Amino acid sequence: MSTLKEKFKAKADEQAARVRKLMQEYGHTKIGEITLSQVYQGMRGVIGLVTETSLLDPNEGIRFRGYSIPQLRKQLPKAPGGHEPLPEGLFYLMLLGELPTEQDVIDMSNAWGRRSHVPNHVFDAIDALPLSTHPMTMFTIGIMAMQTESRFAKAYASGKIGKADYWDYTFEDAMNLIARLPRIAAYIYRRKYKGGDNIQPDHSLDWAANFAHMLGYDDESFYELMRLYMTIHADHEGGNVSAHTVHLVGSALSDPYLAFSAGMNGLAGPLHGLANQEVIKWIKNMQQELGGGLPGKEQIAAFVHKTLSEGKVIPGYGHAVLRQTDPRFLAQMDFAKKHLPDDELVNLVWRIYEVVPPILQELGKVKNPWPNVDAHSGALLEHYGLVEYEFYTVLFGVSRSLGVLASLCWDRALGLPIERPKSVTTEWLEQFVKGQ
Ligand code: NMX
Ligand code: MLT
Repeated sequence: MSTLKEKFKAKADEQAARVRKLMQEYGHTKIGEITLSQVYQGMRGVIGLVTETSLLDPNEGIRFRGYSIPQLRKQLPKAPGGHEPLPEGLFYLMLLGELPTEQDVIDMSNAWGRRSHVPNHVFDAIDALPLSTHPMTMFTIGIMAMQTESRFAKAYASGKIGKADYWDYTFEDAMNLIARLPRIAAYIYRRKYKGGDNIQPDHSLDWAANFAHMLGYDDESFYELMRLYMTIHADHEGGNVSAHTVHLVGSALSDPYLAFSAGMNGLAGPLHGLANQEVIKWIKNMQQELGGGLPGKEQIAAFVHKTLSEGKVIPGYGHAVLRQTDPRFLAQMDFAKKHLPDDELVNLVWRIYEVVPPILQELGKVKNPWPNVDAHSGALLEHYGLVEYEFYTVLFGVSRSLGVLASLCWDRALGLPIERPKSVTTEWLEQFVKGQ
């Protein structure tokens, strides 16, 4: 029976041959056009990347290797007695392009358990930071400190490996990083918010449940939330800031630790992953201003208008590519209806969902007035007592490792080159349009 790595290599060889054939036969075929506006507007809609792990449809949302979130919630293996998918299975699917068996998922869990040791100097590096440091800064510094462990960097520096070997060392680093991130993240949480009272891992638990355990939340329903959370945040095709950054930095053959940490710095921006903390902060401000509890729709609308009039965005709403309610929002709503339908904050999130889209639509400029993944996640975490909202983006980051590191394995297996698109000046564009 072949190992995960051998299976990946076999799939990668097949795919590399497929790509070579496609390039040979259709290398000159045009697949799109670019307008001048797109160059200034974040390259929206420009196809410029290949990411094998997932694909986004503006209306249907994300599909991981062709499977939608509702399909994965049904079809991926679950923990005994559980109903949410195990993220180990999603990683297997993204890496290999096929659904795992129950045994594949157990094997993945065990492999990550074996690889999960974090060296002490990583904790020392985090401990050197003042407690006031944002958890995302602690997280990226922890990842950077762990770069000493990169197999890729060591092998490259030895001069003994060539291009055909890069995928192997990238795979090793990716597996080790994924295995270790929950420990680093939990360490940060316990240090910053629980007086440094750390909780040792329990490797009899699956990856997400063990993460919940190390954070200090040992409750089957929170384990289920973490399994769902780690699954739905894992990947969102290749152009989002975190995924694109990991791909870009990795293309310089910076090792997976360097590349992933760079991606996490992108996730830490308020228009990307940090929006999950911004949502809860914004809702708390609303409650404070409106006297607490569950405000009425008119009160919410007035607060939304006030936020907009201050020149701010409504966090958790809008998207660069999606044009409908994010299925990741809906998956969380479904979870909440099952596990915590009467929670006040969750009901406020649902009421905001009724109020915000028509207001954003009225502005006439917002391309997507619907909620994204970040509009819901904080309220679920709050329900279980994880109220320290500055930590929320770290949870997103641990999950995002699954998609971006599976993709990094593919990048090296397909031998993708250094990324280097062309840039021009405004003067160049002015000259270009004059010549039309
Ligand atoms: N509230 C207010 N205005 C908005 C919003 C919003 N939620 N979303 C877009 N707009 C504005 C946007 O600022 C821009 O205004 P202007 O022309 O004055 O600069 C205009 O609408 C057009 O923007 P779009 O083309 O609709 O959006 P874009 O693709 O540029 O940006 C986001 C996408 C996600 C950055 C934007 O919708 C936003 O800032 N949302 C709030 C932050 C957020 O929830 N981010 C999380 C995204 C998901 N994730 O986890 O990464
Ligand atoms: C993501 O999950 O990365 C966000 O929804 C942002 C994006 O896809 O652009």
